[in-house]
Amino acid sequence: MIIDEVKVYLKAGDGGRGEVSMLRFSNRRVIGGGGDGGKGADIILRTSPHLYDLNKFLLNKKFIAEDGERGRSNNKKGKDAKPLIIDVPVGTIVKDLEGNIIVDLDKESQQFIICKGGEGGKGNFKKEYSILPTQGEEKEVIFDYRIPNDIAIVGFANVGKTSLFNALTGKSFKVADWPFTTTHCMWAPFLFNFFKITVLDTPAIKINADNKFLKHLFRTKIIIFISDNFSNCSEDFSLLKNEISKFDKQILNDKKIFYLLNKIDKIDKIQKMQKILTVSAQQNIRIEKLKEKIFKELKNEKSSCKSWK
Ligand SMILES: Nc1nc2c(ncn2[C@@H]2O[C@H](COP(=O)(O)OP(=O)(O)O)[C@@H](O)[C@H]2O)c(=O)[nH]1
Ligand SMILES: [Mg+2]
Repeated sequence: MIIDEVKVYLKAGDGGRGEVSMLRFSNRRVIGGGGDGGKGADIILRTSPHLYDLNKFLLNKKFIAEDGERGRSNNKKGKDAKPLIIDVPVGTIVKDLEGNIIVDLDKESQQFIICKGGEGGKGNFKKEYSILPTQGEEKEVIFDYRIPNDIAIVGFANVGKTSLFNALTGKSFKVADWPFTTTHCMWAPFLFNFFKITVLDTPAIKINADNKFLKHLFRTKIIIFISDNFSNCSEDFSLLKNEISKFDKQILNDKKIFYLLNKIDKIDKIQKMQKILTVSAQQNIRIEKLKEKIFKELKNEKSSCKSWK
């Protein structure tokens, strides 16, 4: 099960206090000698290619960074605190509690200062007064993970989404003859011509329901609409599109869509239909052809996208 949303509490370090002390000289001169306080630690979010969901935040939702060190006498500055780095999976959107996007961390090794540490206070060196430090920022934010993937398989219940996912990736996730066996998104890669292609299996789309998992289509390059409705698969496809548009009008804008009719092993003869690919996920019929088509499409896209190697 992929954990794709968590709320976390973040508190950057406060600045260290500036010291108040006196420096005495042999000629009886006395001046202020307190050193400045150190800077409080920032909290930095960093994307890691080794994380694939937000699971690690289930146990630890509270992050408090270190305060800066206090200044010392003889004008010694307190140490700055080291930043607290929190690794998140590539594809994490950070939002405030009202749902406004603060940052979209969609690139590898991307870093973002989410909470700034406080400035150290000023000691009274050569002065008669010191200045108080400032406090580190404090926030509650939502990490909203949207899985980056090449293909997403989308359809109504029992049409063979998971079977297709298994056929493409060589996995053996649960397939069953009753609706809503898949309750969460799952993803896995497969290799084709030495290219790694990632596939997302999704729960069934329900008409007029919340279909929250559709948020994972945001980062998908190809959406496969799958149906097992031999008499009118086009109707299924337009209903699916309609549900997705209801969830978000823009998701489909920049996506390549493949239309797939599954379970063709169940019938003797099939009419050739324009723009509709026919397969049997269970019997592995035309799966290699489908992989080839996917590969070609992604390769085309690759020429305009350097990150896809
Ligand atoms: N005959 C046939 N049955 C299939 C095919 N693909 C899936 N099924 C069956 O359809 C049912 C639902 O499959 P599943 O992959 O769980 O569908 P999902 O709910 O869309 O993920 C299972 O009983 C599968 O064995 C196929 O290509 N041919
Ligand atoms: Mg399924």
